[in-house]
Amino acid sequence: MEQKLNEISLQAGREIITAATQEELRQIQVRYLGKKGEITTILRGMGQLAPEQRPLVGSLANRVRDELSEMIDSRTEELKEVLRRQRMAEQRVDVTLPGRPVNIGYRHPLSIIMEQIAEIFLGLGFTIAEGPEIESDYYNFEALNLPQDHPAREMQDSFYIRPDILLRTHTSPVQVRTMEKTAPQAPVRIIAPGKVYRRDDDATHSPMFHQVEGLVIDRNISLSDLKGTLLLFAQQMFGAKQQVRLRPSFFPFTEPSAEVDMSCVMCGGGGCRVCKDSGWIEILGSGMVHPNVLAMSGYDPEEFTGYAFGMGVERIAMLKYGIDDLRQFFTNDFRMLRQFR
Ligand code: 2NL
Repeated sequence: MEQKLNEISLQAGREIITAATQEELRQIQVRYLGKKGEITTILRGMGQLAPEQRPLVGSLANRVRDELSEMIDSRTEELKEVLRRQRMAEQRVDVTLPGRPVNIGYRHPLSIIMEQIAEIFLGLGFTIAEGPEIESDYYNFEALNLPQDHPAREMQDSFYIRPDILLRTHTSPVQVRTMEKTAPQAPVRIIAPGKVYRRDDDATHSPMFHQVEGLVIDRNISLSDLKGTLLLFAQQMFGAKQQVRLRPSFFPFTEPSAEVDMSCVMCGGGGCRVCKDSGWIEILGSGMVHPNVLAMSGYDPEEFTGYAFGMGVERIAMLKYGIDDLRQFFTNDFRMLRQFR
């Protein structure tokens, strides 16, 4: 019996040391130390032994049981440690690796130019006014002295939603709304930047484009205020050497009206292909606010005067960046857009 116990001890010991998983250890435990395990069976069968053998076999069996139990425990700990190290190795992160590059977007050239225009006028004491892109016939046309038979009011020239509601064709309605809210107080000194819509689509016209309009109303506002302000604008936007000139024109909402030209950005005034040898380039339209427009929005035209102007942001951006096709702005081609960061 003693011999048998020693053999079990040796055999079980070898198995424990070579066990590769916790599951194997559990099976060894069951096989030797479980309820029907070999050691347990021997201890149970003690009754069959001669009385003088019992203490010896009993203490040996107990010792082997304790030894094996301890070996199983320590091997279990060892395996746990191996497993832990394995997981650590698998999940290791190399914090010295370079990060994955994140694609950062950039602003559209029109947004950049629009902000530059706004900055210049903010610096001159203007504030920014905004309003809806879907407008009523009244704010878009009627209040601006656009007669019933004006071509812009035709269905084929503007985008109508209902007979009396349309996509604004200019940002002037924002200024009318501001006048209505402010009158009869003064001054009004605002710019209105935003999207406008017209039924045009070719190399020089897009059905949606951007405008910045300006409006100043107060007592004693004159054409020289308009010219001085726009001269400062041209010089800050295109360089200190810029000159401006006013050329007579017509708009229903201003009287008198003028196109504003500045020195050609290409040749500086000497004459070239871009300015058709005139030395001047048109940058915006302007005029003194028509008395009818002042009156409809609540100002007494005998007491108040004002000037207004409107510019196409695409046109300013094309001149500033030397872009020759308006459609470049709307194709969303990164090779073009990324050049203006
Ligand atoms: C252009 C010309 C212009 C205005 C816009 C305006 C607004 C009010 C009253 C009077 Cl509320 N005028 N705006 C005046 C003259 C010209 O725009 O060629 N824009 C691209």
